Amino acid sequence: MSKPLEGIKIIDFTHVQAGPACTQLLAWFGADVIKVERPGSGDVTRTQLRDIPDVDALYFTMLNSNKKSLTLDTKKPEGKEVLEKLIKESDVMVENFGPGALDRMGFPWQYIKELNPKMILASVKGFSDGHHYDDLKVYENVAQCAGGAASTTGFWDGPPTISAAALGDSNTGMHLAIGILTALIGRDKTGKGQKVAVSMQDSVLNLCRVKLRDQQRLDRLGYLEEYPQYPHGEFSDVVPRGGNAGGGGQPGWVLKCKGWETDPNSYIYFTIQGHAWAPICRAIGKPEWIEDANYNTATARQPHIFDIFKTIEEWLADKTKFEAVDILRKFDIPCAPVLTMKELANDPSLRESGTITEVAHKERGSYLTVGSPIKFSDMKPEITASPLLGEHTDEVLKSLGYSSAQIANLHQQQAV
Ligand code: CAO
Repeated sequence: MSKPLEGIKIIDFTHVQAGPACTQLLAWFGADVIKVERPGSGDVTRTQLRDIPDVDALYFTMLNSNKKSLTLDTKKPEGKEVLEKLIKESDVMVENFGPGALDRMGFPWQYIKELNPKMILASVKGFSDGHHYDDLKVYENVAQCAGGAASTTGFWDGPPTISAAALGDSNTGMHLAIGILTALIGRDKTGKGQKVAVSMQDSVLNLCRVKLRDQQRLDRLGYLEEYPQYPHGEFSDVVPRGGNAGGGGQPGWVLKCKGWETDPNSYIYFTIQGHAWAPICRAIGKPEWIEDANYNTATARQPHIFDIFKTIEEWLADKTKFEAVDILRKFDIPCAPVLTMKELANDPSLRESGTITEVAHKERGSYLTVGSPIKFSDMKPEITASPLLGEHTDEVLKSLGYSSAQIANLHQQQAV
């Protein structure tokens, strides 16, 4: 099956998570992604958090599938020469080094553009160019704090909290992938490449836009009616942490189910969607609440929303999270069990759709990874193993016109 990005050649000068997540996605969809790595060590995630000695860590394998690996010391003249050749015949170069690293290496955007005016250079940095923090190196949690996620996540009586979801890393990579595809379409029209830059702070903030909405509402009104602080608590002049509150137009909360005393994930998320009030009352055995003036509008319910959740928890006390959802779905109530990684890994629907997929790897045997969350009617991305360090060095050099003798010579010069 031909894939839409076949024929697009990408120099993958990325490491850790933000950049690799972007190029992995493009590789799934058919791009020829060549990961350029330092000889001897490669991407630091190859060795971070290893579960099997001397074998590429899952951190690496789960972010670098469907790619090739070329080892090259791009600080040495002969490595620079190979990189220049690659730039001349590639469409995209993606990098997420620390600020200024590419310039220090001798490859500023001006030079890349001279080598190949059709090149798209895609960069991830912690902060955008010209930002007063643009000299900072940034990892996931730093970005979550700088982008507004941490100050608005967690409980009001606890500290700012980090999400387990990679809002700073993979999310930024996804933004960059959209930027690259847009620049590729733009290039079809203009014949010219361009630089695409995405900062981790901006990408986190983009996902926190509803909190900026709330800041402006708070500035105007002095309260936010969908937060647990309303109406009994107090608001300061900044958006507070709302615990597990719904955050949109529908109140919601994480509710205990049967077995919560021993199972920390025996919970469901329950949403009180306004127009579903009557079905909710019927589902939880409180039909008298349907017409009760204390309950029959969102405004009437809000002052005792936690008493309502308590009543629902009493109803949930003899039901597992799965049993509860099976009942509530019949009443069209938006809800879901709180699922663990183990439950997700074994979920037959996720296996069937390819969202959880098993990949065969030369050295570690098979491992699970998250496949494409994007589904196409005419293409099912096949997830293949991540490359071993330097696995495709000779193949790539040959394709650039190097003879076997020149390749052997290069290996010698590049040896660490
Ligand atoms: N050959 C020779 N040198 C190479 C090379 C190669 N193939 N690949 C990389 N290098 C060099 C770079 O030139 C750079 O050297 P200098 O610092 O001497 O110029 C160095 O290796 C990499 O530097 P770095 O700053 O990128 O690496 P770090 O481990 O100190 O920092 C990180 C890591 C992630 C904090 C930093 O890269 C960064 O802030 N990146 C931008 C934001 C980002 O993407 N963060 C998310 C990472 S995922 O959590």
